[in-house]
Order: sequence, then structure tokens, then C-alpha cells
Amino acid sequence: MPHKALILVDLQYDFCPGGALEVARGDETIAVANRVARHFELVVATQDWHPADHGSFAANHEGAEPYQVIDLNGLQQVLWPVHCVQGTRGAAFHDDLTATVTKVFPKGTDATVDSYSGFWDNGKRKPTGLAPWLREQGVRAVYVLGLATDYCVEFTALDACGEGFATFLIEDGCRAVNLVAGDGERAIDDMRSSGVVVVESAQIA
Ligand code: VGL
Ligand code: ZN
Repeated sequence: MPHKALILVDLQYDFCPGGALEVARGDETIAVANRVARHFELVVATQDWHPADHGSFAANHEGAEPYQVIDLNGLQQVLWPVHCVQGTRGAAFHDDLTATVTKVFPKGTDATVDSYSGFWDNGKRKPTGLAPWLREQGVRAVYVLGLATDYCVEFTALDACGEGFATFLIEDGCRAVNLVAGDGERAIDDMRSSGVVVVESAQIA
């Protein structure tokens, strides 16, 4: 039984340079994912997978602009450019990703609520099934990397801790949106404060 799993967060074209919600040097995470994946028997991937009418898209709110914050069904929501629409090229995993992924967990499929975490929607109402699935595989520790540090990676790592997994962040395998300068660093500090162990990919044996 593998006791550890690697969680690849949103390694999709829309979060890479040239994508709809591009993260600076986001594509550099792919090589790190491929390199560390060799040390894991179990690799899972989250996939941001929105319907075109998703409530997190500025385009779906009259008069709204991307990066504005609104109340979306009772939750604070940053409005994003249209991204990761189901079935589009932007929603696809990067072709350079060669890691063998055992199972993909789509998220953000409900138009009424965003889902940064690979475990729960932002209202913590509906689970994706990732936690029970990992437990069934005998996993006790998870290693997290991907895009973006200050959103989906942070929420995924914090929920992993909350679900009782020993949680490691592979720092050099992540890149941040940095809507506000320093957001990525603050996210890492928050994760560390919550019990996430921050490591570098070179430390993974
Ligand atoms: C993400 C914003 C919107 C992410 C996804 O993967 O970090 N960020 N949707
Ligand atoms: Zn999204």
C-alpha cells in the first residue's frame, strides 16, 4: 500500500503563459511534476473544469471586470477571466506532463460556487471524493505542487491538513498569480502556519 501520494494541482494550459489566466512561469511546474512523480506510486491530478456559465467568470456578470471581488451566493468571489471551460484546449493538461496520473479529480463544475481546493468547493458543502479515495488507497501523507500557489494549491494543501493527511508543499513546483505582490509568499507562510511542511523537489527521494 502506498502511504504517500502526489497531488498535481491544475497543470492546465490556461494557467500557463499564453493561457486565459496565465501565471508567470507557470509552465516551469511541469518539469518539476515529471521529475518528482517518479518517486510516487500514486499520482492524482486536480483539473479546474468549469461550465461556460460559471459564476466565477467576470463575463457572466453584467458590468463586472476581471479581478473585481463580488458576493457569489454568499461567498466572497474574485471574478476571473473565462478559463478552463470544459472540453477546451485551455482546460487540458499541459502536453509536456508525462507523469502517470492514476485518477483525475475535476472541480469547479457547479456554476454556483467556485472550487479552489481539490477536496471541497469554496463553501465546503460538496466534497470531490478525493479524501476518501486517498484513504482507501492507504495514503497518510500527500505532497502538493502546481498552480496556483495563492489559490488552488493553498486551498488544496490546507484542506489536506484538515482532512488529517500529513501535508507537504513542494515549493519549487508551484507558481503564484500574485494579484497583489507578495500573495504567493503569504500563501506559503499561511500554509506553514497551518502545519504544511514546505520542501523543495530536490529533497524528495
Ligand atoms: C485557480 C483561479 C481560478 C487556480 C483556478 O488553479 O489556482 N485560480 N480558478
Ligand atoms: Zn477556476
